[in-house]
Amino acid sequence: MSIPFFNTHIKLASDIIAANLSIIVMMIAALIFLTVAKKWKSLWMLISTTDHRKIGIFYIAFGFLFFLRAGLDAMLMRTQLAFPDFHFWVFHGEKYNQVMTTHGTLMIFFVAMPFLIGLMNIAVPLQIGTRDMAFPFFNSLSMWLFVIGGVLINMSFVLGGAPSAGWTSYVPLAVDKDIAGNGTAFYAMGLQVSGIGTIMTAINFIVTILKNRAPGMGFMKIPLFTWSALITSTLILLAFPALSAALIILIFDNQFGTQAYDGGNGSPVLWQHLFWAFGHPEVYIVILPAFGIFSEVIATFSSKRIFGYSSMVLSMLVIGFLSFMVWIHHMFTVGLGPLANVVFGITSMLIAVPTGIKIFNWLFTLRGGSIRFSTAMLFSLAFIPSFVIGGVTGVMQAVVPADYQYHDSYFVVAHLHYVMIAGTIFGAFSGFYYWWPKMFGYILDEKIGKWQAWTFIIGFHVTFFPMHISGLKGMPRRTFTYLPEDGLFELNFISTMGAYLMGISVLLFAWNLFFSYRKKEKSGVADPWNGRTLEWAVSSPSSHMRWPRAPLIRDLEAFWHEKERGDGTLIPSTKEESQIFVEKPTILPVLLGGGFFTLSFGLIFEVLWIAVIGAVGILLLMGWRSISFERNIKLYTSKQLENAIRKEEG
Ligand code: HEM
Ligand SMILES: [Cu+2]
Repeated sequence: MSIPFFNTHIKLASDIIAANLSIIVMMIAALIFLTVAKKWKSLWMLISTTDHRKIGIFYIAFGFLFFLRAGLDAMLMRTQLAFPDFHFWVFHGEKYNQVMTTHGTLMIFFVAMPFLIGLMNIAVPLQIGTRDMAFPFFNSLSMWLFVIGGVLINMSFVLGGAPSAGWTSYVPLAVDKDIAGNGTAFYAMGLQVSGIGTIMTAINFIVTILKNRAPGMGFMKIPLFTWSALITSTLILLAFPALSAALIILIFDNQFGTQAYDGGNGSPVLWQHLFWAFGHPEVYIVILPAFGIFSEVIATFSSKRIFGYSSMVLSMLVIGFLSFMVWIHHMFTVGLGPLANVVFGITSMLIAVPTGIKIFNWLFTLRGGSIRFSTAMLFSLAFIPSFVIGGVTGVMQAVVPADYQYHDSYFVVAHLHYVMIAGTIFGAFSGFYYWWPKMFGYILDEKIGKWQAWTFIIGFHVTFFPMHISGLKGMPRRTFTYLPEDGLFELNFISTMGAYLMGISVLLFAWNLFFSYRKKEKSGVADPWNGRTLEWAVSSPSSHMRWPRAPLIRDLEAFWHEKERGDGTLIPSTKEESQIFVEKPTILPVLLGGGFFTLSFGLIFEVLWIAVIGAVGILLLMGWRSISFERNIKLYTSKQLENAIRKEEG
């Protein structure tokens, strides 16, 4: 059966019905929970928040939802690939391509990014001793634009066609309407809307870190995680506009039939250049904050200062700089000529140098430390050897003639997951366990945590190590099956078993969330790990009202040194009264998100009036913000804030 829906038809196949049913069940469950637990009012308060901690939690919560969806996609793919010549449910052929594309797109843009930006939101303002981000309103808007983008991409599956041209959306395949339907439009609008939010977030972090550090915190006293946030934000600011531009052209080609990427009048290679000029920096955007987390966690749980702080900062800067000079390593087989290939091969290999420096610094930090094997530390320790494997395969692929063999094979799938999972996702989990008390005021259960960590780490290697070999044996990437005589069965079967183990690990994490919430282990949560940086000097969960007078920073790892000197109390940097701006809660960002949703919906389904309503709505809301923003700001003096804090604590 198929139902007409604007410019398309929704085929009610069994998978679509199953997806719709599960969406309806989840919606009803949420409605019942909100009503029974009388949470409607707190939900309202929550979505209008401008507090960086709550916004960070939102990023992570939505990121986790998308992680479940993208993880389910992965399980479906791995099941389809478990046996030769297998036909699992509907997930072969075009459906496999859809699930594969949604998986990659969601994991990069709507899982890795929000996990890290969420943690940045929670930890950065605390680490630099400021009350909030420089622009709390934009912070909330950025987050809602990310949510809307993610919802758009997720919706595509049930509304008549998910994108199916891979996360790289290569043209002309992507704009072939017979294959892609509305899929590419969903992809382009989803990424465009969330990308606008990401660019605003980057500006927000850059301004916050450059302008709002507590007095005394010179550049060389900035904690490494904050450094990584600053560098990542700079990369976002320079790289995302390339994606935005590329997507605008893609939308024109796809919706209005311009032919910029067309093989006749335009050039498909143009898309590849624009995409990878963004795409390679993007992989460093999602790895640098993870590097920052590993540095914090390894120093804390080795009870030692990080080894080689300045070389850590310098190597991040060099990695950030080089990340813009390597994009053609994704295009070696396009035929750009030996000169381009050699130059970009060499720049790619160069990145191994600063990365190697960081690896050795982490190892030297561990050396002679008194190491505590917490869950956060387990993820950080597992990262080191796993990421090195991903780095080695990366250098192998930078060898141009060799890459002609690896290209578009499962070797690449192995490589990309070794850097993305062992880097970014291990980092995110490490950060969750580490900063959970700052987010919620209780710690996550360590026993379940360790089970989760071990199942995830082992499952990860069991899944992805065999892919190196299947790739070398010739299994192509983005393929939904293979033949019995290809000799790929055993390797694929092992990969699938590993993937199920990772699935179990994610369920263990969900169980841990629930279990720890019930138990609420609160003892000593202000500074549970004997922390070194400022976030551990404030209460847990961190309150929006803190530091009525900015603390004076005397050292790198300021809190640690104050604990050495005395009881860890930070001295205020001034006795003078100062004026403090606080942005009041506002629902405007959510409404603006709704405007962007309407505009995108109209463009995707080619219904002009819906798009116009969305666009006009956005303009009106922006106008309203411009004339009303002063009303949304509250001014405090330091004295008033001190009293307010006393009342909150009292
Ligand atoms: C949870 C365990 C995961 C499993 C079992 C898994 C499995 C897979 C599989 C089977 C493919 C398809 C390969 C193909 O057909 O070419 C794939 C592609 C991909 N995965 Fe994962 N994955 C996982 C997690 C992740 C994570 C955490 C990320 C990123 C943060 C990620 C990023 C990607 C990307 C970018 C692609 C390429 C999609 C494309 O070719 O367009 N995956 N993954
Ligand atoms: Cu690259």
